[in-house]
Formats: sequence, C-alpha cells, structure tokens
Amino acid sequence: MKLPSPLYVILDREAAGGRDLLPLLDAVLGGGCRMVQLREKHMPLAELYPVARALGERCRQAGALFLVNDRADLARAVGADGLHVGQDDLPAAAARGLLPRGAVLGVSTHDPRQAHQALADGADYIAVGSIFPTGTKAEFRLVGTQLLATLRPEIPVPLVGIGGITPDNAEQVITAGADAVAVISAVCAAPDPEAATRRLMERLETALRNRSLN
Ligand code: TZP
Ligand code: MG
Repeated sequence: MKLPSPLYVILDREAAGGRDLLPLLDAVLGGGCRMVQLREKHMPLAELYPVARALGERCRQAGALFLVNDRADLARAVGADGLHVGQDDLPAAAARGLLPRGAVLGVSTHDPRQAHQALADGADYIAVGSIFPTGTKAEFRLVGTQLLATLRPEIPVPLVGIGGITPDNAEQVITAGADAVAVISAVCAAPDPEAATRRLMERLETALRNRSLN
C-alpha cells in the first residue's frame, strides 16, 4: 500500500491532557495529515465505541485513513479502515484473520526478526521504534534511526518511524529510510495541534523531496 500522508498522528487522550479528541482530530486534519489512529489505553469500550465512531466518520468525510490501536473488535465494530497491533496484542496473523478484506494492518516492531515476522503475517505497514527517547510509552525500546536503515532494503512495505519524533528530528527519520513518521505528543500535547501538524507535514515533505533528489 501507499500511505496517504507522510505524517501519521496517533490520537491519545492522555497525551492530550484529557482534551476532547474530536476537536483535536479537526486540528490534525486541518493541518493536512491524512492518517490517524485512535489509541486509548484506559477508557472502557462502552465509552470508547461512540468516540471511535465519531472520529472514524470525521476521517471518512476528510478522506483520511482511520485506524484503531490494539482492538480488532473495536476496529471492526466501527468500520475503521484498519487496525494497529503491537508485540503484546493479538498476533498480527490472527488479527488479520478478523479484519475485513482490504483492511489496513499495521504492526509495531523493535528488531529485524519482529519486522520480518510482521511482513510474513500480512502487515501493510511496519512501525519501527522507539527511534528517539519518548516520555509517552513507559517501557520503550530505543532502536535509533539505524534500525530503519537496516530494514529499508529488506522490507518491501512502508516503514513508519515512531518514538520521540518532533519537527526538529523528523528529517533524520526520513533520511534513514522511513516512508512516514508517527507521532503522539508532538501533536496531541502541542498548544496548537494544527500548527504542529502543519509544521511536521512541511518538514516531512521537504525531507522526502530532498531524499528523492539524492
Ligand atoms: N511505540 C513506540 S514509541 C511510542 C509508541 C506508541 C510512543 C510515541 O509517542 P511520542 O509522544 O510520539 O514519542
Ligand atoms: Mg498495542
């Protein structure tokens, strides 16, 4: 698959300081991002379901891809475009079996073995991280940009760098071989999420242009 934008914003209520996710999504879409994930680790499913439906509907209207983190049941129930799983979630091959045909499946990986397994399990894109230290995920594994450079020639699906990415270091992630970057705090915790999204989009587009010229 081709990712719809080089920026993938993960909406996380905790990182957003409890701010409502719908206006945050509007800011993200207004800033030009077209790939969004709902990540919510604490809200009961009964409360999360209407939130996910509303976010998904808004993404559909804007022509953005909407993915749900962790939960295949929620992704299916709200008709999300896809699901993102990590190493502690339902194994990717099993998750793939629960999704409708054509749904996007993303998998978080932290080493080459996990990345190749994700590919074999049918991942449409592979997230690689943590690229930089992050305060968002408690037990992150620091892999640096080097893992992206190692995987790039081996992995034929899009690679998404994640972890500690900001407008100031995003170019390094693209230069190392990522097709896109995923961010949580750089947008969700920003005082002006729309401006933060726009700045990231600009930096990423410049980085991709520079890479294609080299
Ligand atoms: N997986 C690896 S690092 C990370 C996840 C979910 C957290 C990314 O958050 P931030 O705020 O963009 O560093
Ligand atoms: Mg997970």
